[in-house]
Amino acid sequence: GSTMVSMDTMYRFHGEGVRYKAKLIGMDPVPDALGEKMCRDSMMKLKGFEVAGRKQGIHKRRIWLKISSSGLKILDERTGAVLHDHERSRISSLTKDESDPRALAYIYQHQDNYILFYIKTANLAHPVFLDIQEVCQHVDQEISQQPAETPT
Ligand code: I3P
Repeated sequence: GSTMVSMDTMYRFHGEGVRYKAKLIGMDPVPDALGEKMCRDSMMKLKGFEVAGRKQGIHKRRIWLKISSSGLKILDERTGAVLHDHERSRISSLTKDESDPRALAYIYQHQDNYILFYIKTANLAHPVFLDIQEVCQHVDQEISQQPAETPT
């Protein structure tokens, strides 16, 4: 049942969690936490920058995407330096790229700002998408699973 899934998830994402090789396509400030069209437009814009950059010989930054029960971390692939630390409760609008099976995006809320992170995975984005979804869903689950008032 769901309890087993939940326990398995907790184990898998415990501590350092799982890590995927990826590249950072780009980051884009967006006006809101949610919005399908907003995400698609932002991704399209960043993809345009990527294409323009490639023509100038600019490579995307190589990263490790770490997914753990606390959230996501983006590390520089070479140095291991943590570039971004994203608490799962501030992640929204996880989006698959319909035009690229190796890309996904999500929005991170930083203070009053929302930033879309667009990531290209080394392999298919789908399993990475599922992992992020799993980790972020737990926020809702934990909220909805708060025990009802304990009888005294
Ligand atoms: C590269 C090729 C790769 C791409 C890489 C490009 O161009 O398109 O697929 O990596 O991007 O430079 P070329 O074939 O001309 O060498 P991704 O598939 O991971 O995007 P990068 O330079 O930004 O790493």
